[in-house]
Amino acid sequence: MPSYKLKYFNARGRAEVIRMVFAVAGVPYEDNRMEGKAWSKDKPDTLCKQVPELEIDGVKLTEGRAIYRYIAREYGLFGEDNSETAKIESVCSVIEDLFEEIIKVTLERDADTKEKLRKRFQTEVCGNFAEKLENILEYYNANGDFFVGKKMTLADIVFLYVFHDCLHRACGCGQAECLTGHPNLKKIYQNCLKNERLKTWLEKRPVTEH
Ligand SMILES: N[C@@H](CCC(=O)N[C@@H](CS)C(=O)NCC(=O)O)C(=O)O
Repeated sequence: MPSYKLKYFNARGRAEVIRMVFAVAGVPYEDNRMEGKAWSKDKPDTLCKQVPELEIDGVKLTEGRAIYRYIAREYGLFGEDNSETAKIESVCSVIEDLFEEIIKVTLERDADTKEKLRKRFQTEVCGNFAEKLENILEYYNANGDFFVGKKMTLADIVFLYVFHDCLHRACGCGQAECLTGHPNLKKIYQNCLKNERLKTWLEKRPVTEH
């Protein structure tokens, strides 16, 4: 097995899906969580002057989404064939758009603007995205346990990350409360949490603010 070194901050942020994919795959890696000083020192050596960055046997791979796709593909979490992979990509892409909407709210510094963004998120954005995901699920895998196929894939992991760790912070609701009116999505959420390796990771991972 290659040696993997993940470089990021002591936060979930754009590295957490990578960590979750490693956890589900049962693959060991170095989880390097830099503090500010270490980052100033390391930054010039990174490819894009940004993290996450993953070293695979010493070779650098940059961009969080490229990294988690690569690891998912390596360890059988990216579909059984090209058609499944394309469907997984569709789900990931929708959720990645939602993640960017969340970031807009959480990173906003001006209190009034933040409140406006949060309201819009609560009344429009969240429901729109849940509906898109419901439609996709109904079309790809009605009554299925996961978004695509019969087992958990990257699509479910990305979904779990955003709905478990991120959404409530932008919406101001309770964790996974946005899924209340969406039983099919909630079922996927609960099925992901039944995965022993993922469950163990969620329990043991460092507690961080973001
Ligand atoms: N498109 C990149 C964005 C990476 C990014 O924005 N990284 C931030 C942390 S979330 C960063 O490295 N910030 C430190 C800096 O720019 O000095 C990805 O998704 O990996």
